[in-house]
Amino acid sequence: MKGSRQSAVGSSLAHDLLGACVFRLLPTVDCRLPTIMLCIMLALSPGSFAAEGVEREDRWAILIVGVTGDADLQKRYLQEIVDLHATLAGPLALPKERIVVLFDDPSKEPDLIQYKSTMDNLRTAVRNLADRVKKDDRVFVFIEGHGNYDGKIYKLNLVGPDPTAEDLSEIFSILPARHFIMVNATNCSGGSLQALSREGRIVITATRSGMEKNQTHFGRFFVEAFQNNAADSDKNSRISIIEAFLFASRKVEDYYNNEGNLQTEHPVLDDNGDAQGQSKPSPENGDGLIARMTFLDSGIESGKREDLTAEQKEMALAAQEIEKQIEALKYTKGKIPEAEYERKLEELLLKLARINATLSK
Ligand SMILES: [Ca+2]
Ligand SMILES: [Ca+2]
Repeated sequence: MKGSRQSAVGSSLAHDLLGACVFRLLPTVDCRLPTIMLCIMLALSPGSFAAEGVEREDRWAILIVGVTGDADLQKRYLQEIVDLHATLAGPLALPKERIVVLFDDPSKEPDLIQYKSTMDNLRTAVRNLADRVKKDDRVFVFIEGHGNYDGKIYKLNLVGPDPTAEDLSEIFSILPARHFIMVNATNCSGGSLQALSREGRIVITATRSGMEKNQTHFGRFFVEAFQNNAADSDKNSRISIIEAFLFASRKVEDYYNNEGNLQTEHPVLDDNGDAQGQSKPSPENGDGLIARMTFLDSGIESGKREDLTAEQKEMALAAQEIEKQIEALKYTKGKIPEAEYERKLEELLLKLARINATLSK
């Protein structure tokens, strides 16, 4: 991770505790502005570690693979879930006891799979989390396998009765978490968007509608996005949800091109709660803002949290908030007058630099 940071700036200033936010800003900051340059220098000063941050909220993951259908597909989906689990529990530092896995044949990987993927078990699994998940927590739901759509209703193929998208929405509604990232990677998954979309929630589907019925490939590319920081386009050593989505979408396109086949799945993302998914989320269509600011990682490198005092933790959190405001401001670039954009960016960078300067004392 450090290697990519260092190459991003190509400078010995890349200190262990360097604020990752600065790397996120570098490509878009107008370096002609002296004050902004000053801010960057301050924020780059050794000892700054705002973006390493600390976790105010807990993270949870629910990984669901429905009926796999045949032995080859079962093997493929199993590998996908094993890889995703390894990434979550490994580099993304999500405690194993907060990862729930449902699969059609738990005997294939008994150490990893807690439940056979039936609707009853899904209800039970979610109910078991309900008392532990808190309001400020982040819940990641990943659904793989097969879906179907009859023109009106999406259903996920589980062992036994198949839940509709409304059933899924209802099942997850008992979790009080405000931050949800739901990835439905099945065929026809676009048909589930209407029911799953909600304000503040990121919903990604492998297909843009319920009518794309062919087997999908989006899921494995989404998992790949987090492996070895593959999707880290801004080189800040973290994968935002938008980076993972765009990476996987590109991979899907390449896959069909290489196969010489017509692309039969068009992934979309909705994070403004209007149930309209976008293949290219942007300020113009209103999607992508939350996905830019959301990560599956904790925002802290392992071993750093213990080094922070309570006051430093609060300051680090404040710095993370400012980083979010900077991301939100960058999202509005081109929509507000340039002078206003630069003034606001300067203000935020100064605030961030002040916090970093205090933290590094
Ligand atoms: Ca990144
Ligand atoms: Ca939308």
